[in-house]
Parts: sequence; structure tokens; C-alpha cells
Amino acid sequence: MRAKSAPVEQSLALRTLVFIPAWNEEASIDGVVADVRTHIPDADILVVDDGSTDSTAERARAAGVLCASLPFNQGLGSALQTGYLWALREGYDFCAHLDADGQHPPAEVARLLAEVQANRADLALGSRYAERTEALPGAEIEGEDYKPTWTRTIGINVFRFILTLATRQRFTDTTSGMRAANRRVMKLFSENYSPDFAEIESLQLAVREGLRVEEVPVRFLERQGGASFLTPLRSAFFIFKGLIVILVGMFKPRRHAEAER
Ligand SMILES: Nc1nc2c(ncn2[C@@H]2O[C@H](COP(=O)(O)OP(=O)(O)OP(=O)(O)O)[C@@H](O)[C@H]2O)c(=O)[nH]1
Ligand SMILES: [Mg+2]
Repeated sequence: MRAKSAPVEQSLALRTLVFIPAWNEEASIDGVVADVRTHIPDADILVVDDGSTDSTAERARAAGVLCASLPFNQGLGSALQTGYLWALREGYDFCAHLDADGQHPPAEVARLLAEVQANRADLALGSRYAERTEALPGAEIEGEDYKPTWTRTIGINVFRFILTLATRQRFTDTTSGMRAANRRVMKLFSENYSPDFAEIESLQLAVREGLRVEEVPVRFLERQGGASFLTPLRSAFFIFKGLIVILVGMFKPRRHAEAER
């Protein structure tokens, strides 16, 4: 007679993956991984090394976290899509991502995860500019507040206005790369995500597919090392490209994610 199999407790527990897109972030990756462990202790951690030429991947492996190394630099969108696909295929219930440069406090990411875990949103988005109805969140977090450059400020305001208009949902921080998601979002984004900076496009897509996207007020900090990719010229190009992408996105056929629920 076959022995009765013992109940597998782990299969009943909800599993969370926190992934960190990283491109040449050796100066900050150790600190970010350590902070995620402290503030989101139950989550598995995946560093998506986007073809780094420094020791980012070695450091991630030495820290004992999962590490997916893309063979060459493919852009932030590809790194994020890799994370969503990993989470989907490995059967995680929830996932979250944050930048590898130390700007996104993991304590704030934990608050985003709480929103999707409580099923108040499919996609929770950390916003530096959302109105704060309670006491300043993250006030206890050490570090200097993020200050956008003037080109960034222009871009943020342009996209805030256009995306709000295009989706008929109020957005304040469309370029935020601090997000938490459930499996509906994993499925959508692992199939549809542009390779480069696709933060805005992905929000438009999620709203059009009927997913619940919610902004949560958070603090962002200044970079802890490395260099920003967005020079003023790149920012101008990014704004131009973003506008075209939103315009085209308004006419794309819907895939009706609601029907897949
Ligand atoms: N720029 C850039 N970042 C990438 C890429 N692939 C992965 N990343 C990671 O994506 C995250 C965001 O990149 P950042 O250059 O910091 O972009 P940002 O936070 O919008 O810009 P800053 O506010 O100036 O830091 C970081 O963790 C990067 O390491 C890539 O191809 N280009
Ligand atoms: Mg950054």
C-alpha cells in the first residue's frame, strides 16, 4: 500500500519574489540586498543582472540570492520582463521590484506588497508625489530625499498629465520603478513589456486591460553609488518617445485580461 503523502505546508503558503534589475551597480547591490532581507524577510530575492561589466553579478551570487544574468545589456524593460517571467514560471503569488541603486527603500516596497497581498490592487506603484493622507510615510528611513533634476521634473509633469488623460485615472508618478504585483500582472507583463524604459507604457497597458493599478505614497532616496543613465539629452528623447508610445497605446487592441481572471 502506498504511504499517504504528508501535507506539504510550503505549497499552501503564499510566495513572494522581490527582483532587482541591475546594470553596473556594484557600489550599491550588497546594501540593497541586505535591506530587502531585513524588511521583506519571507521573500525570495532575484537580481536581474542586465549584462553588467562590473562585479554586480558576482556580488549578488556571493550574497546568496538568485541571479539571472542576461548575456548583454538589453535595457531596463528587458530586465524587468525577465523578473516578471521568472516570478510567473516559478509559481510565485506576488512579486515586487526595486532599483539596485539604493533609491528605493525596501521598507516602502513592503507597504506596496501589503496592498496587493490584501487584494486591494493588482499593481501597486510607489509614488513620490501622491498626496499623503497620513503621517509622512517612511519618515524613519535614513537617507537624503530624492531630488529630481529640472529635466526630470518637466518629464514627470508631462507624463503625469498625458497618462492621466489617456487612462482617465489619476497618476502622479508614472516613471516610478518601485512596484508590487500579483499573478494577473505577471502574466500580462511577461508577455508584453518593451525592452527599454517602459514604465509609462506598462501602466497604460495595465489600466487598459482592466487591472487595478493603485499609487501608494512613498519616499525615494538619492542614489547610493554608480551613475544615472538619464542625461538631459536622453531625458528629452525619453519625453518625446513617451508621448508617441502613449498615443499609439490608446489605439492598441485590448487583450481583455479580466476574462482571464
Ligand atoms: N539605465 C539603465 N538601468 C538599467 C538597465 N538595466 C537595468 N537597469 C537598472 O534599472 C534601475 C533604474 O536605473 P536608473 O539609471 O537608476 O534610472 P532612474 O532611477 O530612473 O534614474 P535616476 O533617478 O537618475 O537614478 C537601476 O537599478 C539599474 O541598475 C539599463 O539598461 N539601463
Ligand atoms: Mg535610479
